Amino acid sequence: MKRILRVVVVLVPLVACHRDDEEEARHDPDFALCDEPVAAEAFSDPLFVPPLATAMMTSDGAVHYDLTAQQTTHAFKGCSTLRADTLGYSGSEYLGPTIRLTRGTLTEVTVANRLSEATSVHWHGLKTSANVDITGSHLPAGQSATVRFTPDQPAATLWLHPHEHMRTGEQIFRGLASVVILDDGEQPTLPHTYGVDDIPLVIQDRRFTPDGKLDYLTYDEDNDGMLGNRIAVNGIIHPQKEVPRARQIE
Ligand SMILES: [Cu+2]
Repeated sequence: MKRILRVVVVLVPLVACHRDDEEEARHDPDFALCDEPVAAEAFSDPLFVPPLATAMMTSDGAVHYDLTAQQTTHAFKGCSTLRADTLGYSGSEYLGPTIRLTRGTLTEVTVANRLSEATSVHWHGLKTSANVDITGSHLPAGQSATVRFTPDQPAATLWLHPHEHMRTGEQIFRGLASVVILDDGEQPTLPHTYGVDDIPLVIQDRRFTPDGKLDYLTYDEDNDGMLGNRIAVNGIIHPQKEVPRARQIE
């Protein structure tokens, strides 16, 4: 089962309100530069399409992926005029490469933690054993963990993200998440050329300071759950992409 546009993360839309007090305004989603009205013509920055993760073959026939969490910076563009401090996987400035799994194929993944704090990787939606489900549970900074598994479920669009106690929200907010595509060998009937007519869209609300830095609110700062003041798609605020015209014939 395939979809042309894979929508992986959909979070809450914008809320509009105005307050004068500066401290109140910091918590106001409708604040400053990053909340000026968006015109249709503003959507002109090229959509970023996460690359496919590089697969290697181990000596005993497993498909191997490396997944390295690191600190980096990223330009969300749009109202965000600076490079924000972000997190990413495997060289990505924000988010990570798309990992493509195949049902029935022995898979090996090494997670390396190059952050300054512990992290872990949860395979959201993948049916696995407990040690794989949260790979490298509480993996300290500078260490790595390797797991093996053989996916056995129908084709699906999934994602992976940290699941570190009390740090999950902020690590994801700052960029740690990757699309995971599971193929099951059935010939798709929809366009399926990755990055051309089969494009993952990671849609996230993100909160920015007036000068474009990421502004994460902890549970104590906003225990109703925080709202972003911009929507980013694959880490770009005003994305645009042309796709080939096609007709689906059953
Ligand atoms: Cu999850």
